[in-house]
Amino acid sequence: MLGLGAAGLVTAPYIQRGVDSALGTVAGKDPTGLTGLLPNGGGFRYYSVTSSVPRKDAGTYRLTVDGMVERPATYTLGSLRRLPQTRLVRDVQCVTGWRVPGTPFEGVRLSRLLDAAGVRPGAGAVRFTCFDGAYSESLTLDQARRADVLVALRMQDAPVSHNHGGPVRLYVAPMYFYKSAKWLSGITVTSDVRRGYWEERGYDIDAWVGKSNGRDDHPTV
Ligand SMILES: Nc1nc2c(c(=O)[nH]1)N[C@H]1C(S)=C(S)[C@@H](COP(=O)(O)O)O[C@H]1N2
Ligand SMILES: [Mo]
Repeated sequence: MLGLGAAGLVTAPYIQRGVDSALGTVAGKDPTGLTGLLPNGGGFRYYSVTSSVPRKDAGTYRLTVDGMVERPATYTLGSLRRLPQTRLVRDVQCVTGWRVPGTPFEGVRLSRLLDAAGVRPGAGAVRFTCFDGAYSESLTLDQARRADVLVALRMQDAPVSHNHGGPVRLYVAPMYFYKSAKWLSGITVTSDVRRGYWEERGYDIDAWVGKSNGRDDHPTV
């Protein structure tokens, strides 16, 4: 749908086994040929706008918090794990129509990291960057401070896997899944919202499920 940036979406051939024919897919691709299905992914599809993404682990992963803050910080996976964790169970909804009900995510509230950094007056938004080197997202500061926005270390009650954006991805529960940036590496406090990768290509900046991207209800697909 929307016909957005088709050339930019790349499949990962090695995860294209385990085709779910119930979803009408052929050879692990959706009808537009853009995505791969994750085996045992419980309905999740693999999305990446780059053909390969470096792997990071507890030794190499870093998350920086900078921009309009009093105390810029760099977190390791260990330091994130030592902070209080919040677990949420919500439906995941991709704007292209697929949906995975009741998926647990667990991690550190983004608001906690923002409070620790000390957001400076005049700031109005938060920008997210990824170690795939290409994807980005943004939220307004009010959205970013919601209790249902996590810097997620766990998904489906296991560490976030590489293909799902591990070791750390963003999880924005009330919005379409494109807001949940995978392979999260940077959180930058800014004055204004900047368009993310898909928003440059037509998606709504405010991505409330059911109330954006031309929808006034939950899609049932
Ligand atoms: N870095 C990065 N994050 C991303 C994307 C991406 O291509 N790159 N795709 C987004 C979209 S459109 C969706 S639906 C979900 C897919 O997450 P999954 O691969 O874990 O199913 O990740 C979101 N976050
Ligand atoms: Mo998506």
